[in-house]
Amino acid sequence: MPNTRLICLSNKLVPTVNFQRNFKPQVTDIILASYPKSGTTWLKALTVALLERVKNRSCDDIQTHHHPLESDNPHGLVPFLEMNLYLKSSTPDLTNLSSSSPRLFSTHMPLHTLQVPLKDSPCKIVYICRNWKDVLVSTWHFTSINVEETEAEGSFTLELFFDSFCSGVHFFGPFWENVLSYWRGSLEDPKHVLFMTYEDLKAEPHGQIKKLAEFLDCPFSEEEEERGDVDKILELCSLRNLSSLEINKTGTSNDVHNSNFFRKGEVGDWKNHLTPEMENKIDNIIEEKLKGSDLKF
Ligand code: PAP
Repeated sequence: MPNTRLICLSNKLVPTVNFQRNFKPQVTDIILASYPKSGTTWLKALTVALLERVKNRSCDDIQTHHHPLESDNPHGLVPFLEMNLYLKSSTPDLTNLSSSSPRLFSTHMPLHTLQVPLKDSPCKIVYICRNWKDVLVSTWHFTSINVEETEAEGSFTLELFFDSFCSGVHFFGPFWENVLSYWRGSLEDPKHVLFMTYEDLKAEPHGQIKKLAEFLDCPFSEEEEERGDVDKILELCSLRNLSSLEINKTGTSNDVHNSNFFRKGEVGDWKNHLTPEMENKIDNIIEEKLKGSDLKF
């Protein structure tokens, strides 16, 4: 386990440094940020759909014309800075991304790792946060599926994940550090950092997607709202719809079967897996770590 962890960690360190040294932001860049298993795929799909409608200026296109979400998984459309672009090269060719302005990137890195290259840049960052207990359970399921049929099968127990999460041992650092970095960033600079939650998106999708569109400077017009375009985008990006698309049944992204990015998508699935003792321990850790931040789960 320590060796595996070191290898994975170094796989993130080098690209992160590459990014910090070489990334040249453009004013219209958008970065979608998250801790893994917090709703990244959903946020990517929603953002792609919001921007695509502006390009085509008609949401009818969603239904009658070919849509990028039909031919690629959201992870294929919005590359990770540290897991795709700067992993392959210290100076990746980003010209292809420029053809569709704004450029869309994603990251699991905490906000402070972005701040050097983004200093004085007006680019926008959207962060999606999710209840830590659901993140833990989702991560465990995802990892278990992806190690199936390998020699590591069976070694990723929920208890092991629980202990690692509680100790802050994770490839992208402790959950609370990641979340707090963006939470504080959103309070300090709300024009450039938007903090969203998976739970709010589930509870009031209309309000949240309109807020996202406004933040990205592509608000829904009255005409679009009357035409039901908000609903069309929500339906297009729903777990049910995305997971039923051929590309997400058969393709792969980042060496992962696309189908593995879609599971239950429920709020509170942790209740089916964590014991009351685990729940209590996690709640205490989170309360302690978030103390004084005004951020509540
Ligand atoms: P990633 O870090 O590997 O990109 P991410 O997309 O952040 O994963 O999170 C995956 C979770 O989002 C899964 O949750 P679950 O394990 O609790 O089910 C997945 O089901 C859920 N998810 C994926 N797409 C959607 C969607 N369109 N709407 C709602 N939830 C989704």
